[in-house]
Amino acid sequence: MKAYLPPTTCHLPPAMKLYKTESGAVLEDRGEFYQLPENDWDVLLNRDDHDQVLISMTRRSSRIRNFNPQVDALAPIGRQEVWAAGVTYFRSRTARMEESQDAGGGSFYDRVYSAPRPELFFKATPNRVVGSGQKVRIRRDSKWNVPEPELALVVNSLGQIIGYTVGNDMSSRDIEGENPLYLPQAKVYSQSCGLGPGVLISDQPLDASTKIELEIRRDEATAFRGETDLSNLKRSPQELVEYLFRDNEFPYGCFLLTGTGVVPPDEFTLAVGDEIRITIDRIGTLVNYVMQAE
Ligand code: DO4
Ligand code: MG
Repeated sequence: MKAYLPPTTCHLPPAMKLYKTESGAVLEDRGEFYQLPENDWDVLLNRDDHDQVLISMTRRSSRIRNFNPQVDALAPIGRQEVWAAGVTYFRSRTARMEESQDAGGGSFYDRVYSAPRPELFFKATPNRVVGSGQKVRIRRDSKWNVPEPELALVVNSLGQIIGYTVGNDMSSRDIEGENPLYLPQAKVYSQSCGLGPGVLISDQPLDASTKIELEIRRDEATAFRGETDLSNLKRSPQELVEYLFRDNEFPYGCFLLTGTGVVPPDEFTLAVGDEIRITIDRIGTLVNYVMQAE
């Protein structure tokens, strides 16, 4: 299959961000927001000339006042699939080994952490994704649930990283711990993935010191707080994308979550009404609320 559009590398100033809204795409450039004339999100994510086009588009665009990404932005996804990498941080390896001990799954996680081939799994179709300010779900048939705060790579149809967003890989720990073969059920269900609020457009690697923070708020207090940074990510984003694109085509590009380095203690589980706040330096804060399983 042919690539949807033939993108090449982009060279943008560091702070350009793209938001998807009800009325089209919005560009943030140095703290100002512009309504872009190009409304097709799949085309925008796959353009081959972000550096020229986004900048020239701002000249033809109307500036918007009072744009609030937390209120006005939709999940930054069109027709892309969402994939995820697992056990890319030591903390995730250890937590998974412990939760699956009784099922005899412990050594798989240890092995995949140091194997050349990473763990990559399918996470979500666009309809399973929610944006910032929206609700994520905990499964009715699960009693142990956590959010996973993850750097999400935005990858074009040629396998080039064109930007970054914040990802929430909602996970049912009791289901995946019961048997590693239940992983798809622990990971893929309605409203199981948060993305947003916007896409930081950059083809440059993020600094190793880039912090990923998770705060879970309950009854107006912090119920859990944790953080990591990209220096703890065992594999490079390029390596993960290279494996994902082996004999695999993504005509509209894709999102790839890069794994979690923050896992709450075993006695913690999400509750209905919790507010999940995931912040990544330079990219933004993804806020999700936990909804009642129906
Ligand atoms: O292997 C199970 C899932 C791992 C994962 O989602 C992560 O490490 O972030
Ligand atoms: Mg994960």
